Amino acid sequence: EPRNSMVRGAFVVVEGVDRAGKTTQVQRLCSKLYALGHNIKTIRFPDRVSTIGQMIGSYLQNETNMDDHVVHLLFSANRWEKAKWIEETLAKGYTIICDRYYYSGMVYSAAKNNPALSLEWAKQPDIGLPKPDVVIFLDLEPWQAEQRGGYGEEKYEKRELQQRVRELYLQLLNAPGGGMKVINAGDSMDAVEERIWNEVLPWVEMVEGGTYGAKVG
Ligand code: ADP
Ligand code: 2DT
Repeated sequence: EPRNSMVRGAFVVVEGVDRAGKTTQVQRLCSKLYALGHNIKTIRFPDRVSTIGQMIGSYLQNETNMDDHVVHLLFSANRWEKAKWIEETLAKGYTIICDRYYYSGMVYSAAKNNPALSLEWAKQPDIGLPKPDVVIFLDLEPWQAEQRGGYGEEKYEKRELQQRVRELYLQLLNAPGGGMKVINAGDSMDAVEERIWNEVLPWVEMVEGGTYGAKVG
């Protein structure tokens, strides 16, 4: 059971290109926080389990084709269907570590080179979602990502697109209110783990001891 003293848990998001090490680092971060006695839940987007998530999964595996707008809105809806759970879970005192969030939604859609899908357009359906307290961006150049394994069969696993995705993430970082912490994901797993820890732990301690409740604006 969550500790009574907690006002709420922290909402931590880990972002990055494919193979940046998100899965590895979310796992390590959770284990460390858990070992210190924090109440932790993890979540990842897309969540391919729900009906909407299955539609997204089928699109990513090239089994169905969809208009770029439609799939963008499904990714957003996939977050909205978890929004209440996120709020309730944080309110119970659990810190949530989330693998990808609306930043992924914005950059992957905008990376398609469809002039109708600007970053600005792509953000709109996510406005009002629970706002993360801290966002870690694991930065890795596509050539480094490629050394971690060849591209698979999924929709977005192509070099040019990955390159644009990274550029768009960097654009978001530099935008006012970007608020992501950049970590070089090209170093060893242990080094990356330590840097994430140094960024995240103070936030977790601060939020678990105080009150916030911001929305994506
Ligand atoms: P993501 O979830 O971002 O796609 P993963 O955590 O699944 O990334 O890591 C992708 C691959 O790269 C895995 O084989 C993983 O073991 C490896 N990997 C992760 N972090 C590092 C690192 N810092 N250095 C070298 N290889 C790594
Ligand atoms: P994984 O390989 O991490 O399962 O991601 N994506 C993700 C989007 O295009 N929009 C989104 O909103 C999200 C959350 C990134 C599967 C792919 O889905 C992309 C890679």
